[in-house]
Amino acid sequence: MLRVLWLFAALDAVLLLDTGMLFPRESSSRELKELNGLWAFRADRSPNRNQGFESAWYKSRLAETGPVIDMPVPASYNDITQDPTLRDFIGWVWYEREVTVPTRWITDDGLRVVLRVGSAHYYSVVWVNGVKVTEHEGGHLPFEAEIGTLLRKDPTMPCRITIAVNNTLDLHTLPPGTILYMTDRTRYPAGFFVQNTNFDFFNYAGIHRPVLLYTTPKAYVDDITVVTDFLDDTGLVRYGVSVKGTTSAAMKVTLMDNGGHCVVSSNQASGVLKVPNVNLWWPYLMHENPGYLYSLEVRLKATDESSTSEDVYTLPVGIRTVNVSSTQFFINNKPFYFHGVNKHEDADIRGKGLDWPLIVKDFNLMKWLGANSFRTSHYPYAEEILQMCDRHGIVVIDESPGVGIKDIRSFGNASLTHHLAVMDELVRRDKNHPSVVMWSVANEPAAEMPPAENYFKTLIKHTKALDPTRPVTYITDSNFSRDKGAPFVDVICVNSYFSWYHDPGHVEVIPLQLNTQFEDWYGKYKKPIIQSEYGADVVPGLHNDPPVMFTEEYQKVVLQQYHSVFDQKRKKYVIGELIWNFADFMTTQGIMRVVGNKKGIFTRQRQPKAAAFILKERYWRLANETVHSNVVTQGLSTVHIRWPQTPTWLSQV
Ligand code: BDP
Repeated sequence: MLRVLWLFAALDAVLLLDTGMLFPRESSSRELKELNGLWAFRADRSPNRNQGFESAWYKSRLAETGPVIDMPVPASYNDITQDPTLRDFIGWVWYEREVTVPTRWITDDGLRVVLRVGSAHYYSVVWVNGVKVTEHEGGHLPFEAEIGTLLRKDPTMPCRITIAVNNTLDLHTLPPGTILYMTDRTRYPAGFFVQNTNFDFFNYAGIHRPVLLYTTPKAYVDDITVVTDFLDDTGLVRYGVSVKGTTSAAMKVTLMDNGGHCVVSSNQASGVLKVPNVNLWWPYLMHENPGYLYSLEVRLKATDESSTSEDVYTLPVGIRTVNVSSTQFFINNKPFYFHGVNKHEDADIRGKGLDWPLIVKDFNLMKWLGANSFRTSHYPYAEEILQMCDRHGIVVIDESPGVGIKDIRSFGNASLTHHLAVMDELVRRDKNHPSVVMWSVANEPAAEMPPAENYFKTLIKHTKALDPTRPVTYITDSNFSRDKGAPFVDVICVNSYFSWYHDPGHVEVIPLQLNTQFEDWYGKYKKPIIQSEYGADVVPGLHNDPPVMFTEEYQKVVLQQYHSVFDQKRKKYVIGELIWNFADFMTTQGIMRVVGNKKGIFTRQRQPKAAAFILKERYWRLANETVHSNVVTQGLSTVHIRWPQTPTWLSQV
């Protein structure tokens, strides 16, 4: 009973968000039209970057306003041409695409037609046939607008979609940045300015995720929230459906297993579904059948005087729990140790644009490596990636774009208000993913500054109120004794680069310094710790023995030194290790970077460096140990007893 009451409380909190942002899915009531491909594109190169607005480029075809080029969507625009001024462009760029909308969508005024942008970096304004339909701040989360009503006003018009996107970052954006105007005319030409940032990845821009149109009936399922638990072998799915466009509707909610068989159903808009003989959602390498997903089908029937309509939406649901003690992280009440990676959305040519071959390759590499988890450093990743995580059992620490908050002016009210709004959007989008087990609200902020205390107290409290079912953290690199936010987090996540940024070349100091780091943080806060970043740059193919910095041998030895300490501490309170980084990635140019950050254990083209094999051996060993320790020390249920020896599904590939 207590469990059920808790589920109710948790769900009500999540429902504080009143509009939904369900991932667009086809169903018997919803059609979908992808607008990926070539768009017309024009950068506004006027001195104040404002000509597009002054001359209202959205009012006519973009090609009529001046020269346009082909631009693929989704993709960053930066690396598509040979033009360095477009690669480094700061300001508004304009995209346009004319679409033929099925006549049916227009004539049937019982339909909503929604235009959705998966993400565009950083600020976007959207027009349809010259009429502004929405604008959105933030480069990594979706936004949408209903455009059916507009299209119906003049059914003879084509549907011309114009999207202006601005990548400028200022003190109150997330991530923050500053624009610096260089006024010394003896050194810089007139109008010269640069974008400064405090983060270590290229500020790729453009329309990064799919753009599409989809339909729903006028009365539609606006949002679904699920919170799950289990008692013995009964799963509990507390759900809530929010409906828009009608006040009287009948609902049928059906939970189906992965074979499509109905397990339990209800005709209430909210409630608790009991799932007998539950198949829990397990992480990769923790169970022979990881990533088990049920489907929650919601059927909404609305009737008005003249007609009846039905909306159908099906949400994948994984049943699992997450808990934290002062020394451990639990998934389904079993200790979970993060052995994984930090990633970036980054690749040759497409920059941060969603790319299916890359996504699938990365999942294959993570599974080859024996990684059970990753952190979405340093911003929310595409929903398509989280769906893969759900299906493959890859555990995710879901991070906001709060990276590089170093300037004291970025801790003020305007910044905090925006950061809270971003957390609202992030939790609304990702709350139902079983793979997401923790929220990270920021990376390496200047947590020693006095305003950080109030900032993080408010931010973390807010995030917990949005979602009491998941722990909240931020990633720190600051000194434990000066960190103002650590008292509020559930898990301490620490980045450190011993023998790299400190004591370069001295790998022998790693064990002592890392031991001190762990003891200090644990001693002060008594919370479990994840080593959320560690690593070393390697120019692939460079060799030297004895190892020197930037060689493959050096990266290997840095990792081995760290691992020796992880092995002592993971028996105590260290609950995870995430290598920096999964793959090499692009950064801004600077004397610290040789064509980008080279701390990948894979190259940017996803070929392994020597250290990848060290990590692979370790991760598979850890996976084997985890299962054995579950069997032996936890006295686990039937699932594990089936494997007195290393289960075959866990043996090394
Ligand atoms: C860490 C940052 C990460 C950088 C990394 C590095 O969190 O974004 O890329 O350092 O310098 O402090 O390689």
